[in-house]
Amino acid sequence: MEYRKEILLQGGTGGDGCVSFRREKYVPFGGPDGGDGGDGGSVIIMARHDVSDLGFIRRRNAFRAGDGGRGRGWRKKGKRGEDLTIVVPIGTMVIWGSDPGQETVQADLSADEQEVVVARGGRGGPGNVRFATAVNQAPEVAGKGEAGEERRVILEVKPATDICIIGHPNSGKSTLLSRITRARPDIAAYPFTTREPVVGVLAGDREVFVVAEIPSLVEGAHLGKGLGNAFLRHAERAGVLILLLDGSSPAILEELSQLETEIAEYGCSLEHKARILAVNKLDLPEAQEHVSRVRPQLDELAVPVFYISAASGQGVLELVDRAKDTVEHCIGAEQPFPPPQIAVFRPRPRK
Ligand SMILES: Nc1nc2c(ncn2[C@@H]2O[C@H](COP(=O)(O)OP(=O)(O)OP(=O)(O)O)[C@@H](O)[C@H]2O)c(=O)[nH]1
Ligand SMILES: [Mg+2]
Repeated sequence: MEYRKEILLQGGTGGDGCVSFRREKYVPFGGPDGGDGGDGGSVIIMARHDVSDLGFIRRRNAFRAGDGGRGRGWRKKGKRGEDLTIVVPIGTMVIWGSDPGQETVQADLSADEQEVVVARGGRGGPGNVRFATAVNQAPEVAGKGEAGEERRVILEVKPATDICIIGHPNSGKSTLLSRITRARPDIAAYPFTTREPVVGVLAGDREVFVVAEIPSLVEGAHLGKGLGNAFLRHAERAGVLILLLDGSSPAILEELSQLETEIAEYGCSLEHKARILAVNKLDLPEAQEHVSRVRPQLDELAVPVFYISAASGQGVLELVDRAKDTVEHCIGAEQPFPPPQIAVFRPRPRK
């Protein structure tokens, strides 16, 4: 998946103005009638909900909108150049300038069909009609079309996610996502079934929430283990992280601390985000047994903990309600949550 790309954009050149004189029977001294050139088209970047990464523009680094047509006689204006629209995912930032340190975010496309004009087309040149004066009634000149704007921009996608489900392989992330949304990710009893982020939508009372399941994190993901940690990009804008733990694993606490380490190692202040713990597979007797052992420690943590079965649905509604509430609370809040106090289980980094 491609999330950052630098491209060169150019608006179309305006069409040249036309030099022409009206020549008609019975109309002596018809005068100039050369029309203006058409304006060049502009390059527009538009966010679309049905685009998930920059793969669309993978093979090209430069884009140019259409040129304006020349003006013609009879005062006809040249055709306007065609605009070029580049579609990108919702959550794409459009950044001007490629010199490190000099970059400025020009637009943050956060809604469906939101767009920004990045390189305007040049204006068409005036036709000779416009040069006529009392002194020079038959001008032989017309203006040239202007060149379009040229701009180097960086597109960077920070996916718009409200709720991000994070967990170890086989913890049941896909099962949970398919229970709470209409997304249908593959579910299987082997690790790394999900290799790309999967997104679903959850209806709330007033708004919808975007839920993303990202591929499993394992210990050392930030060092490239497993599928790596790049998918945590989907968590950067999330209002809440659901850390999904496999209740049937004998090492629930260790897995939690590994997830926390990976989140902290990713950077981007992810460790300050609100999170909810969900211990899954409570329909299995062995999970109930493991959980009864670690429950006192889990309940001590300063984060909400839910005990669920994504397969049977037990406890899932409560979890989802809590997640929605958390997201709603952090919208608009500047510093939504204090860093949670769950450093207890964080192991020392390995060499
Ligand atoms: N008994 C039980 N099994 C579950 C539950 N949730 C998931 N599973 C099973 O656990 C296995 C893994 O489930 P997935 O939903 O694919 O897990 P995942 O976390 O998406 O796994 P990856 O995509 O491979 O990382 C599947 O065989 C599921 O049927 C649950 O609540 N109870
Ligand atoms: Mg999965």
